[in-house]
Amino acid sequence: MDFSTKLNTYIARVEQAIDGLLPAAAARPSRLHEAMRYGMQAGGKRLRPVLLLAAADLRGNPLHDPVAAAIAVECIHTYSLLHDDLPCMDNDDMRRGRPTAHIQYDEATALLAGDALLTHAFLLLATHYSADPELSRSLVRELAAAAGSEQLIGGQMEDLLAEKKVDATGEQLEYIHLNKTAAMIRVSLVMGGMCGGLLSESELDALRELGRELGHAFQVVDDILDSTADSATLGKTAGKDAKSGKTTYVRLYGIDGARRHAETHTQAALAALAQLPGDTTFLRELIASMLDRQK
Ligand code: GRG
Repeated sequence: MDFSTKLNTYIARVEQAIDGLLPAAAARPSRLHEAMRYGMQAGGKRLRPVLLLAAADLRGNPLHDPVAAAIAVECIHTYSLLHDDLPCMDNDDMRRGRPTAHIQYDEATALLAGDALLTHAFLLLATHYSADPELSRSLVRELAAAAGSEQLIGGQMEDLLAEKKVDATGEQLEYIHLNKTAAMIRVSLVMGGMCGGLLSESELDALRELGRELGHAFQVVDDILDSTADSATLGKTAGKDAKSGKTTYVRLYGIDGARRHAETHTQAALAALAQLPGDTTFLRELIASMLDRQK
Protein backbone atom coordinates (compact mmCIF):
# COMPACT_ATOMS: atom_id res chain seq x y z
CA MET A 1 0.00 0.00 0.00
CA ASP A 2 1.45 3.42 -0.90
CA PHE A 3 1.91 6.16 1.68
CA SER A 4 -1.19 8.25 0.98
CA THR A 5 -3.50 5.21 0.76
CA LYS A 6 -2.18 3.99 4.09
CA LEU A 7 -2.51 7.46 5.63
CA ASN A 8 -6.12 7.74 4.44
CA THR A 9 -6.86 4.26 5.78
CA TYR A 10 -5.56 5.26 9.22
CA ILE A 11 -7.50 8.54 9.14
CA ALA A 12 -10.72 6.75 8.15
CA ARG A 13 -10.22 4.36 11.08
CA VAL A 14 -9.82 7.33 13.42
CA GLU A 15 -12.91 9.15 12.09
CA GLN A 16 -15.02 6.02 12.43
CA ALA A 17 -13.78 5.32 15.94
CA ILE A 18 -14.44 8.92 17.04
CA ASP A 19 -18.05 8.44 16.05
CA GLY A 20 -18.29 5.13 17.86
CA LEU A 21 -16.32 5.92 21.02
CA LEU A 22 -17.72 9.31 22.03
CA PRO A 23 -20.96 9.57 23.99
CA ALA A 24 -23.96 9.79 21.63
CA ALA A 25 -24.88 13.35 20.66
CA ALA A 26 -28.43 12.72 21.87
CA ALA A 27 -27.31 11.58 25.35
CA ARG A 28 -28.35 14.03 28.03
CA PRO A 29 -27.18 16.80 28.18
CA SER A 30 -27.15 16.81 24.41
CA ARG A 31 -25.70 20.32 24.14
CA LEU A 32 -22.54 19.14 25.91
CA HIS A 33 -22.22 15.96 23.84
CA GLU A 34 -22.83 17.88 20.63
CA ALA A 35 -20.09 20.36 21.59
CA MET A 36 -17.67 17.47 22.30
CA ARG A 37 -18.42 16.06 18.85
CA TYR A 38 -18.20 19.52 17.27
CA GLY A 39 -14.65 19.81 18.59
CA MET A 40 -13.63 16.27 17.70
CA GLN A 41 -15.27 16.08 14.28
CA ALA A 42 -13.91 19.32 12.90
CA GLY A 43 -11.28 17.60 10.76
CA GLY A 44 -7.67 18.32 11.59
CA LYS A 45 -4.71 16.29 10.49
CA ARG A 46 -5.21 13.51 13.08
CA LEU A 47 -1.44 13.40 13.41
CA ARG A 48 -1.35 12.06 16.97
CA PRO A 49 -3.80 9.14 16.52
CA VAL A 50 -2.18 8.23 13.19
CA LEU A 51 1.25 8.16 14.87
CA LEU A 52 -0.19 5.94 17.58
CA LEU A 53 -1.74 3.49 15.10
CA ALA A 54 1.43 3.41 12.99
CA ALA A 55 3.67 2.78 16.03
CA ALA A 56 1.35 -0.06 17.07
CA ASP A 57 1.73 -1.59 13.60
CA LEU A 58 5.54 -1.55 13.57
CA ARG A 59 5.82 -5.23 14.42
CA GLY A 60 2.90 -6.37 12.29
CA ASN A 61 -0.28 -7.36 14.12
CA PRO A 62 -0.57 -5.28 17.32
CA LEU A 63 -1.03 -7.27 20.53
CA HIS A 64 -3.92 -4.99 21.57
CA ASP A 65 -6.32 -2.98 19.40
CA PRO A 66 -4.78 0.52 19.59
CA VAL A 67 -7.82 2.43 18.33
CA ALA A 68 -9.29 3.39 21.73
CA ALA A 69 -5.86 4.70 22.79
CA ALA A 70 -5.70 6.66 19.53
CA ILE A 71 -9.04 8.31 20.28
CA ALA A 72 -7.91 9.01 23.85
CA VAL A 73 -4.94 11.07 22.61
CA GLU A 74 -7.15 12.92 20.12
CA CYS A 75 -9.61 13.69 22.98
CA ILE A 76 -6.78 15.28 24.99
CA HIS A 77 -5.48 17.17 21.95
CA THR A 78 -8.96 18.50 21.15
CA TYR A 79 -9.65 19.51 24.76
CA SER A 80 -6.39 21.47 24.75
CA LEU A 81 -7.41 23.27 21.55
CA LEU A 82 -10.91 24.05 22.88
CA HIS A 83 -9.43 25.55 26.03
CA ASP A 84 -6.58 27.31 24.22
CA ASP A 85 -9.10 29.07 21.96
CA LEU A 86 -11.07 30.52 24.92
CA PRO A 87 -11.02 34.28 25.53
CA CYS A 88 -9.00 33.78 28.74
CA MET A 89 -6.20 32.16 26.70
CA ASP A 90 -5.61 32.73 22.99
CA ASN A 91 -9.05 34.15 22.23
CA ASP A 92 -9.39 32.67 18.75
CA ASP A 93 -12.59 32.79 16.72
CA MET A 94 -11.61 30.23 14.11
CA ARG A 95 -10.13 26.74 14.32
CA ARG A 96 -9.78 24.16 11.56
CA GLY A 97 -11.67 26.50 9.23
CA ARG A 98 -14.76 26.75 11.46
CA PRO A 99 -15.91 28.95 14.33
CA THR A 100 -14.26 27.84 17.59
CA ALA A 101 -16.45 25.98 20.09
CA HIS A 102 -17.06 29.01 22.31
CA ILE A 103 -18.26 31.00 19.28
CA GLN A 104 -20.46 28.18 18.00
CA TYR A 105 -21.86 27.43 21.49
CA ASP A 106 -20.74 29.65 24.38
CA GLU A 107 -17.75 29.90 26.69
CA ALA A 108 -19.12 27.72 29.47
CA THR A 109 -20.14 24.97 27.04
CA ALA A 110 -16.72 25.03 25.34
CA LEU A 111 -15.00 24.84 28.73
CA LEU A 112 -17.16 21.91 29.85
CA ALA A 113 -16.78 20.10 26.52
CA GLY A 114 -12.99 20.35 26.97
CA ASP A 115 -13.26 19.06 30.54
CA ALA A 116 -15.44 16.18 29.40
CA LEU A 117 -13.03 15.21 26.60
CA LEU A 118 -10.13 15.21 29.04
CA THR A 119 -12.03 12.89 31.37
CA HIS A 120 -13.33 10.72 28.55
CA ALA A 121 -9.76 9.95 27.42
CA PHE A 122 -9.04 8.15 30.67
CA LEU A 123 -12.40 6.36 30.66
CA LEU A 124 -11.47 4.93 27.25
CA LEU A 125 -8.11 3.66 28.52
CA ALA A 126 -9.57 2.22 31.71
CA THR A 127 -12.39 0.37 29.92
CA HIS A 128 -10.87 -0.78 26.62
CA TYR A 129 -7.68 -2.27 28.03
CA SER A 130 -9.08 -3.75 31.24
CA ALA A 131 -8.29 -7.29 30.03
CA ASP A 132 -4.61 -6.39 30.43
CA PRO A 133 -4.41 -4.36 33.67
CA GLU A 134 -0.66 -3.75 33.33
CA LEU A 135 -1.09 -2.25 29.85
CA SER A 136 -4.11 -0.21 30.99
CA ARG A 137 -2.12 1.19 33.94
CA SER A 138 0.86 2.00 31.73
CA LEU A 139 -1.29 3.81 29.15
CA VAL A 140 -3.05 5.83 31.85
CA ARG A 141 0.25 6.72 33.51
CA GLU A 142 1.93 7.78 30.25
CA LEU A 143 -1.02 9.88 29.09
CA ALA A 144 -1.63 11.48 32.50
CA ALA A 145 2.03 12.50 32.72
CA ALA A 146 2.10 13.91 29.16
CA ALA A 147 -1.12 15.87 29.64
CA GLY A 148 -0.27 17.06 33.14
CA SER A 149 1.28 20.02 34.90
CA GLU A 150 4.88 19.16 34.03
CA GLN A 151 4.26 18.64 30.33
CA LEU A 152 1.23 19.83 28.26
CA ILE A 153 -0.37 22.09 30.87
CA GLY A 154 3.03 23.21 32.16
CA GLY A 155 4.06 24.16 28.62
CA GLN A 156 0.86 26.14 28.17
CA MET A 157 1.40 27.95 31.49
CA GLU A 158 4.96 28.93 30.54
CA ASP A 159 3.69 30.06 27.15
CA LEU A 160 1.14 32.37 28.77
CA LEU A 161 3.84 33.74 31.10
CA ALA A 162 6.27 34.22 28.20
CA GLU A 163 3.65 36.13 26.20
CA LYS A 164 3.98 38.96 28.65
CA LYS A 165 7.61 39.50 27.63
CA VAL A 166 8.94 40.18 24.17
CA ASP A 167 12.38 38.79 24.94
CA ALA A 168 11.79 35.14 25.76
CA THR A 169 14.99 33.16 25.21
CA GLY A 170 15.66 30.15 23.00
CA GLU A 171 15.81 28.03 26.15
CA GLN A 172 12.32 29.18 27.25
CA LEU A 173 10.94 28.60 23.79
CA GLU A 174 12.41 25.10 23.81
CA TYR A 175 10.80 24.32 27.18
CA ILE A 176 7.42 25.58 25.99
CA HIS A 177 7.38 23.61 22.79
CA LEU A 178 8.86 20.40 24.16
CA ASN A 179 6.01 20.36 26.63
CA LYS A 180 3.14 22.08 24.86
CA THR A 181 3.71 20.43 21.48
CA ALA A 182 6.14 17.51 21.66
CA ALA A 183 4.70 15.83 24.78
CA MET A 184 1.48 14.73 23.06
CA ILE A 185 3.32 13.64 19.91
CA ARG A 186 5.81 11.66 21.98
CA VAL A 187 3.18 9.96 24.13
CA SER A 188 1.17 8.97 21.06
CA LEU A 189 4.17 7.03 19.74
CA VAL A 190 4.92 5.46 23.12
CA MET A 191 1.29 4.37 23.70
CA GLY A 192 1.17 2.93 20.19
CA GLY A 193 4.38 1.04 20.85
CA MET A 194 2.92 -0.36 24.06
CA CYS A 195 -0.25 -1.57 22.30
CA GLY A 196 1.92 -3.08 19.58
CA GLY A 197 4.14 -4.95 22.02
CA LEU A 198 7.28 -2.78 21.84
CA LEU A 199 8.09 -2.97 25.49
CA SER A 200 11.83 -3.05 25.91
CA GLU A 201 13.24 0.09 27.50
CA SER A 202 15.48 0.73 24.49
CA GLU A 203 12.51 0.52 22.09
CA LEU A 204 10.41 2.85 24.23
CA ASP A 205 13.37 5.23 24.53
CA ALA A 206 13.77 5.29 20.74
CA LEU A 207 10.05 6.15 20.43
CA ARG A 208 10.46 8.92 23.03
CA GLU A 209 13.45 10.35 21.19
CA LEU A 210 11.56 10.16 17.89
CA GLY A 211 8.54 11.93 19.42
CA ARG A 212 10.65 14.65 20.99
CA GLU A 213 12.48 15.41 17.74
CA LEU A 214 9.37 15.18 15.56
CA GLY A 215 7.48 17.40 18.02
CA HIS A 216 10.26 19.95 17.85
CA ALA A 217 10.33 19.93 14.05
CA PHE A 218 6.51 20.09 13.94
CA GLN A 219 6.44 23.23 16.11
CA VAL A 220 9.14 25.01 14.11
CA VAL A 221 7.17 24.32 10.91
CA ASP A 222 4.02 25.57 12.69
CA ASP A 223 5.83 28.84 13.48
CA ILE A 224 6.99 29.15 9.86
CA LEU A 225 3.45 28.52 8.55
CA ASP A 226 2.01 30.99 11.05
CA SER A 227 4.46 33.68 10.02
CA THR A 228 3.74 33.36 6.32
CA ALA A 229 0.18 32.09 5.83
CA ASP A 230 -2.98 34.09 5.32
CA SER A 231 -6.06 33.32 7.35
CA ALA A 232 -7.99 31.92 4.38
CA THR A 233 -5.48 29.10 3.89
CA LEU A 234 -4.87 28.33 7.53
CA GLY A 235 -8.45 28.62 8.73
CA LYS A 236 -7.31 30.33 11.91
CA THR A 237 -6.17 33.75 13.00
CA ALA A 238 -3.03 33.55 10.94
CA GLY A 239 -0.05 35.79 11.49
CA LYS A 240 -1.37 36.43 14.98
CA ASP A 241 1.74 35.14 16.70
CA ALA A 242 3.94 37.20 14.43
CA LYS A 243 1.90 40.33 15.16
CA SER A 244 1.47 39.74 18.91
CA GLY A 245 5.14 40.05 19.84
CA LYS A 246 5.09 36.43 20.95
CA THR A 247 8.53 34.80 20.68
CA THR A 248 8.61 32.18 17.92
CA TYR A 249 11.38 30.26 16.17
CA VAL A 250 10.98 32.58 13.18
CA ARG A 251 11.37 35.65 15.36
CA LEU A 252 14.47 34.21 17.02
CA TYR A 253 16.21 32.64 14.02
CA GLY A 254 14.56 34.09 10.89
CA ILE A 255 12.74 31.96 8.30
CA ASP A 256 15.93 30.35 6.97
CA GLY A 257 17.29 29.63 10.43
CA ALA A 258 13.95 28.17 11.53
CA ARG A 259 13.85 26.01 8.42
CA ARG A 260 17.34 24.68 9.22
CA HIS A 261 16.16 23.88 12.78
CA ALA A 262 13.18 21.96 11.39
CA GLU A 263 15.44 19.99 9.04
CA THR A 264 17.91 19.13 11.80
CA HIS A 265 15.16 17.88 14.12
CA THR A 266 13.56 15.91 11.29
CA GLN A 267 16.89 14.17 10.61
CA ALA A 268 17.21 13.38 14.33
CA ALA A 269 13.67 11.94 14.32
CA LEU A 270 14.57 9.73 11.36
CA ALA A 271 17.74 8.57 13.13
CA ALA A 272 15.66 7.56 16.18
CA LEU A 273 13.21 5.74 13.92
CA ALA A 274 16.08 3.75 12.40
CA GLN A 275 16.70 2.18 15.83
CA LEU A 276 13.24 0.61 15.86
CA PRO A 277 12.36 -2.88 14.68
CA GLY A 278 9.77 -3.78 12.05
CA ASP A 279 8.57 -1.96 8.97
CA THR A 280 9.30 1.74 9.47
CA THR A 281 8.46 2.83 5.90
CA PHE A 282 5.15 4.55 6.69
CA LEU A 283 6.51 6.44 9.70
CA ARG A 284 9.55 7.52 7.70
CA GLU A 285 7.36 9.02 4.99
CA LEU A 286 5.01 10.60 7.54
CA ILE A 287 7.91 12.30 9.34
CA ALA A 288 9.31 13.60 6.04
CA SER A 289 5.87 14.87 4.96
CA MET A 290 5.53 16.91 8.17
CA LEU A 291 8.51 19.02 7.11
CA ASP A 292 6.80 20.12 3.88
CA ARG A 293 3.25 20.34 5.18
CA GLN A 294 1.17 23.37 4.24
CA LYS A 295 -1.24 23.33 7.22
C1 GRG B 1 -5.06 24.53 27.19
C2 GRG B 1 -3.79 22.72 28.43
C3 GRG B 1 -3.94 23.58 27.25
C4 GRG B 1 -3.02 23.47 26.28
C5 GRG B 1 -3.10 24.13 25.01
C6 GRG B 1 -2.49 22.67 21.99
C7 GRG B 1 -2.23 23.92 22.77
C8 GRG B 1 -1.89 23.78 24.21
C9 GRG B 1 -2.36 25.11 22.19
C10 GRG B 1 -2.76 25.32 20.77
C11 GRG B 1 -1.87 26.29 20.10
C12 GRG B 1 -0.64 25.66 19.52
C13 GRG B 1 -0.07 26.31 18.31
C14 GRG B 1 -0.07 24.63 20.08
C15 GRG B 1 1.12 23.97 19.60
C16 GRG B 1 0.77 22.60 19.18
C17 GRG B 1 0.04 22.65 17.90
C18 GRG B 1 0.78 23.06 16.70
C19 GRG B 1 -1.23 22.34 17.89
C20 GRG B 1 -2.03 22.19 16.67
O1 GRG B 1 -1.89 20.85 16.29
P1 GRG B 1 -2.26 20.37 14.85
O2 GRG B 1 -1.61 21.27 13.83
O3 GRG B 1 -3.82 20.64 14.82
O4 GRG B 1 -1.96 18.92 14.74
P2 GRG B 1 -4.96 19.84 14.04
O5 GRG B 1 -6.06 20.84 13.90
O6 GRG B 1 -4.41 19.40 12.70
O7 GRG B 1 -5.31 18.69 14.92
